[in-house]
Amino acid sequence: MSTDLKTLTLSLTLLMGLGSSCLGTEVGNPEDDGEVTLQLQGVSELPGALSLNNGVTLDEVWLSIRDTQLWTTSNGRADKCNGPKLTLTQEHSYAELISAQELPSPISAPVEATSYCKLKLKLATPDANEQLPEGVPPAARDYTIIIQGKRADKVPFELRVRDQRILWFEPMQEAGFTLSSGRNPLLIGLQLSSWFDVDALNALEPGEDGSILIDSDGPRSVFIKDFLMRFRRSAGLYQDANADDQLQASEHKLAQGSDEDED
Ligand SMILES: [Ca+2]
Repeated sequence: MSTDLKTLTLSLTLLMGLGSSCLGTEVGNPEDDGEVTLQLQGVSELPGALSLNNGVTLDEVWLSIRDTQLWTTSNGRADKCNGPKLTLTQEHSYAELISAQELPSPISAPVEATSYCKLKLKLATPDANEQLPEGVPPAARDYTIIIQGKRADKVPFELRVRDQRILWFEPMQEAGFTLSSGRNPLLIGLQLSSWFDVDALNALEPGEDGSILIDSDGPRSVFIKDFLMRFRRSAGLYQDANADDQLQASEHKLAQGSDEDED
């Protein structure tokens, strides 16, 4: 594992494929079905699952996502990314990046063997009538990203962010990336050590209980804005070439998380 990127056991396994949506221009029923698995992982350079090279320790990281879609290329070019799209899932998934949980369950669906030019994940809080799966923290009703950790000085902090934007992944190659008719295990790796401006984190004053709360409803909007930019840029879509549910340094990055804000 020494030459590998250390992967924190993240836990989202999304099996992506042709979904149930009828939105927009959808790809037709594939005859040569492939299958895509998409697992989200927190990635760090250091061995020792929770400790990052900047002294920060992460105990729990929850993400709430839905409306996962893939766009096919048209005329073999990813820059004109307006081909038919696949709706992979519209359901909510709650991913915990440290303890390898994905709730309520892995999602699976077939996928067409062709080339793709964009991946979309939408951060979203649940609708009022949606039940949270057992095990998901109640705060996920109001926030899409929930992080519990400690600074290098052991002061605990909690980040609760209500970002409901789309997380786009743009392809590394002009021609996009290809999924085959067999299994296509993919990983979304998030570089945890790039998430925080450590000087800014260390400068935050703990509250009376000795901990730090960074909340979308609170006054630390500058910190949150900087975190969200880092969070979005930290994400990459990778091919899990050896299908071991772990990201190795040798595995190809297919697409890069974007800070673009388009909807
Ligand atoms: Ca691997």
